[in-house]
Amino acid sequence: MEKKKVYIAMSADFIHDGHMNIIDEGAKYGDVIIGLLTDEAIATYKRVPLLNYETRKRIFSSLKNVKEVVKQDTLDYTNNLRKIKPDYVIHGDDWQKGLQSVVRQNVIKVLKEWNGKLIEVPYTIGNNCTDLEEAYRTLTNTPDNRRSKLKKLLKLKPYISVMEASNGLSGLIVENTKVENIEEGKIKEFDAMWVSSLCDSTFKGKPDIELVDLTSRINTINEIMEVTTKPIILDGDTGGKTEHFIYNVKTLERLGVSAIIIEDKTGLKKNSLFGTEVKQTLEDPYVFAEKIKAGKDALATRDFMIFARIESLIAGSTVEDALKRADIYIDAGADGIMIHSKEKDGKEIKTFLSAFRKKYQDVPVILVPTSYNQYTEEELYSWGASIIIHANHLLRSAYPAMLKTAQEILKNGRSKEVDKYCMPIKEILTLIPGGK
Ligand code: SPV
Ligand code: MG
Repeated sequence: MEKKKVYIAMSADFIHDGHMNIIDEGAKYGDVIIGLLTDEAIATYKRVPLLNYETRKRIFSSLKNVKEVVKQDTLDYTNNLRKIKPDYVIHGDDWQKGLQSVVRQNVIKVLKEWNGKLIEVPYTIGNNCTDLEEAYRTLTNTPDNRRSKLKKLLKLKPYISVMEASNGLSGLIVENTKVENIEEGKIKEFDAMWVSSLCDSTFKGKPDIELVDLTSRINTINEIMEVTTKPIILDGDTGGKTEHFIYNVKTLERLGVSAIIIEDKTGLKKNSLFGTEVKQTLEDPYVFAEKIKAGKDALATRDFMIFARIESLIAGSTVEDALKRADIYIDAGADGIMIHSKEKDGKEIKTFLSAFRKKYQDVPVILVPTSYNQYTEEELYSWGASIIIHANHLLRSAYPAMLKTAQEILKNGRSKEVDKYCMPIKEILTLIPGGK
């Protein structure tokens, strides 16, 4: 008699006895086929897996209770189930609530087509798994791992969503904020952090004119790095003198920063969102290209990226000029470009991208849609964007809240009236674990 087929889907970036229990349980019912999630599928809901698909496949293929390992390239099982038509699907009983419940419903529905059965086994690993995940994050949070994450994400995801982080606390918000979309069966979170010159300077009460020096910027980066694991992109302003830039990129690379973006302006740098209200002097593109090239030559790894930020549209020049500059910077070895604009309709950006993508399909393009924020990330991706940076929104939302609280306390001569705007003391005391 032919043995029954048992399907078990797993991501298993690290393997613990919970996985083994499920596999051993499955083997009691028949031949175990592991639907191993691809790196891309894992990146859509978790993080970049440390062990790539091939490595994980080798590990699982060598287990005595595993008959076969097949690729599962979405969280949803449907395609694989229809192909394999297993008699049983085995899963821990921890997926009845929340995001995974949709995946579960689909499994039950599809299995009915051939009278397959879902078997749910008690989820044995309990809190331990959260501890393991925590331990895993801590142990793997080395500069090498962290630095390489951005490049890996660029390969695994259609586009990268980046949020401003300007200190440890906002870093934690970017690290931990998740939104579940139950209908689509997706968890959304930010992929990476942007250390903005505008926000880093403003938090220090200083203007955004390259006044806050690199030592201070590195302090901010270290503060964020100590409590987070996501990749960091640094706003490097103009990159300064080439002779300094070659040392600075090495420092950042050694720390575990993933990328720096430098802009092609010269003279006293002013924030781009002033546009032509202030003097914005574009650098000679060939001089700027030399800086990019010197920076790339100085690096020790292939993971650290240098992006060239094109300021043509900020300084009142044309899309043609921006495209010409893009060619020169890519020739010089830039890992990608950022095209900036303060126009509200986003038209120049769309025009730039449509011409750029005809020539370069794989070169990453970064957008900072502060002015044209009516477009969603999906829309900007459809124009050709690869990395989308929300550059200043945590600072901009925090400041009005703080100001209002300060004014109310002054007005009332006490703080009772602001209690309703404030987080309860009990919550703030325990917001950061380990303080009790
Ligand atoms: C920053 O965040 O500092 C930037 C982006 O450089 S922008 O403010 O739009 O120039
Ligand atoms: Mg800046």
